[in-house]
Amino acid sequence: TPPKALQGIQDQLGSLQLDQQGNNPKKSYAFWETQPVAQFNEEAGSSTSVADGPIDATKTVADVRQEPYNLPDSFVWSTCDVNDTKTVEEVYQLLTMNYVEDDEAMFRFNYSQEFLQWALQPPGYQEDWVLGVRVSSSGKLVAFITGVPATVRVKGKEVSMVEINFLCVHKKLRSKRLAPVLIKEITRRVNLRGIWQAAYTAGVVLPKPVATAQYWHRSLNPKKLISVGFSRLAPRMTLARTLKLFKLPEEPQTPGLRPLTKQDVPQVTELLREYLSTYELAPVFTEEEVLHYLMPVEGVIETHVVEGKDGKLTDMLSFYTLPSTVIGNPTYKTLNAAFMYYTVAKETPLHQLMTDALILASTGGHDVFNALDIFENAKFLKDLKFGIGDGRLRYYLYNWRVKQELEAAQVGLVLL
Ligand code: MYA
Repeated sequence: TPPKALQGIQDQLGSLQLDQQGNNPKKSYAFWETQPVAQFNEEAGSSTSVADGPIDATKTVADVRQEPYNLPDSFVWSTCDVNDTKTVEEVYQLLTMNYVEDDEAMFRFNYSQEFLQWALQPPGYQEDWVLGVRVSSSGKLVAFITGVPATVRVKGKEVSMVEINFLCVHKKLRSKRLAPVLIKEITRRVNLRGIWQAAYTAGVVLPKPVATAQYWHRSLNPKKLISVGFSRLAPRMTLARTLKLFKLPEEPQTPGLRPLTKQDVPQVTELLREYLSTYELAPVFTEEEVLHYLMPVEGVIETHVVEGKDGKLTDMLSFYTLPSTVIGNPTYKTLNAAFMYYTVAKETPLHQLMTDALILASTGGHDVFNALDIFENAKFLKDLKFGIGDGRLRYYLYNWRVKQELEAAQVGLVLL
């Protein structure tokens, strides 16, 4: 029975308990009810007002408010340049101490500085979409939110969007309605560049998910996972039997598997675009974006391709590294997790390709491999000994209504 055994990152995604029907228990959303997002009380009727597509009236950049939103006294807006070593260290510290943790406060995401620099500077990134709030007197960074540009296809329509991530308010400033101000200010800055839609994910329930996904966890280092309380020994299992259960081959099994190089990018872009076109919610990557998001960066992102005899690339796998701080553990400071990113199994069986991903993640020092039940992942999760987590990750769109909620298996989008 893995469910409870593998809590952790799961809760960490901030799940809110749903009632039996899966309905949202929170009755009103003072902020979100004022925003152009699909609401819970909308009937999925046939009226044009609830058709798929933009929610707000069409605007132009000239309609956008010129002045930044007001912050409470003694706070100031601060654009954060993550190439500046001092600034990226400040962002890292804020997130390391205040970002997403599980309900029991055992684990907290620990994005590395290199990861932040990678995630926040894809092609077309805008400096002023890396937005901080500082205390005027001391300059201390106390809140943060980011956006990066992306083209996302939603049910056949390609939409120019931003992906919003890293929303964080310092623990001492929580519940003071600072998050809505951050969201409004990043919206204004994005609107000023003529972009009117956004995609984001969160563990919490907000109006209104376009899809709901579940995390699964594959133990790579069961002994450590048990020791830090991420998982438990299953009933009637000894540690020795558990180690044997999760043991993997020492090396990847697929002939022709090798790290992605720059020269592969045109072919990989084609492979990935073709594969992602089969999903209802998925990014549309340019070659430049593939180069940025998939080229290996030590300790951040790892991508391998399968090269056939004729030099043709037939498959690819990738995962990113996102450790969590183990809060208050005397032995272990961090839990090193790999997260499944984009994988295309065109000729190699998906099982085999994913087994190789597990082997690479394991030999690379990861303790656990996490994957959502999006893509075709349901086909391999159980067979490859992933255990289901006990929380959910919700996908949201801003200013874009999708009448019929998507199945997780229709989602082909991974947000970092
Ligand atoms: S998801 C990760 C979010 N971060 C964390 O979980 C880190 C730990 N927590 C915190 O730092 C704070 O608790 C946060 C809230 C900052 C989350 N997404 O200021 P408040 C609503 C959206 O008093 P605080 C990620 O990064 C809440 O329902 N809204 O609360 C994606 C309430 O509204 P309402 C959220 O706890 C972010 C209001 O905020 C979230 O001090 C996508 C309360 O504000 C959440 N995760 O701060 C952002 N959590 O009254 C949206 C709470 O209506 C982007 N709330 O219930 C939208 C698109 C914008 C761009 C559009 C361009 C066109």
